Amino acid sequence: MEIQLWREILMPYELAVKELEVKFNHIINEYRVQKMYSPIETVTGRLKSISSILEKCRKKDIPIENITEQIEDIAGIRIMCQFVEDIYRVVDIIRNRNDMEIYQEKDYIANAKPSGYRSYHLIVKYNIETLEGTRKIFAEIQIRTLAMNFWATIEHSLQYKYRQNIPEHITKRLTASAEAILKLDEEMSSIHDEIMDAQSSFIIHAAIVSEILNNIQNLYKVANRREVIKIQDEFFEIYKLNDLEQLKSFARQLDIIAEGYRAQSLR
Ligand code: 0O2
Repeated sequence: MEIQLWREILMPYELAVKELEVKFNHIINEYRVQKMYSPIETVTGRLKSISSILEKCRKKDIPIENITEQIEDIAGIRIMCQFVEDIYRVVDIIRNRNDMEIYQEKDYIANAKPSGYRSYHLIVKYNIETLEGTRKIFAEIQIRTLAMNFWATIEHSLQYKYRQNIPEHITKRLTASAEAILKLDEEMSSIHDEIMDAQSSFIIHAAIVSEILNNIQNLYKVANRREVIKIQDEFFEIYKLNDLEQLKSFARQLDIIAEGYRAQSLR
């Protein structure tokens, strides 16, 4: 095929890669602006090279004239996440979008490949506007953690170097490192859960303290001053203990007292 013809074939895919990169980076920015954690860490895109397309045609016996129907990863997007849970959040984000339609899904995280490869693959149908009108093309989106990406990048370059004939001793070490990557991701997820727990108990703690202080402030307006000072001292003692359960129980008792004085609704 003439180079000019290849250019024409690849142009919409090149545009799709650019557009999808912009769109996924925009998601990161939306989270950033809302001061929220983004499940997407980074996004990269690539257009499959002509030699890789030809190689795939040869391997899979695909006639050149069928490449746009049968090769689904001419446009490729890779999304990197910090944690495994984020991958599934990203899949949901994509599922809920109107500008791309999921055509195929492969969960190589739940079912890792025999090589140890882990990643979530989506083939989406994506509309591209061209001079000839709208064209629906395929794009592949690979979603993986930073750790999975590290392993896949090294393994891919070894595959390339050894042309599918990776020596047995290296394959064994790659399998072992895939297991280490799996453990690393699990460990990171458990640290993540702990951080989330710590964050939510900090928020609960802050809300209870503010509720207690509000009640004490209101009691000053309606109750016996000496009694309120006693309650306040008691609160300081409990606060020093840094025990959420004791704080909760104190807040409940104070609620009852404040209710007795109808002090809760005071501003
Ligand atoms: P490249 O150079 O990354 O584009 P198919 O897509 O039909 O060829 P398959 O196995 O049906 O092959 O699809 P699958 O499993 O979704 O794999 C598609 C892509 O996933 C591959 O593209 C790789 O990028 C990646 N991949 C799949 N398995 C492995 C693996 O064991 N190791 C690594 N490092 N990457 C993998 P290409 O076209 O093979 O290569």
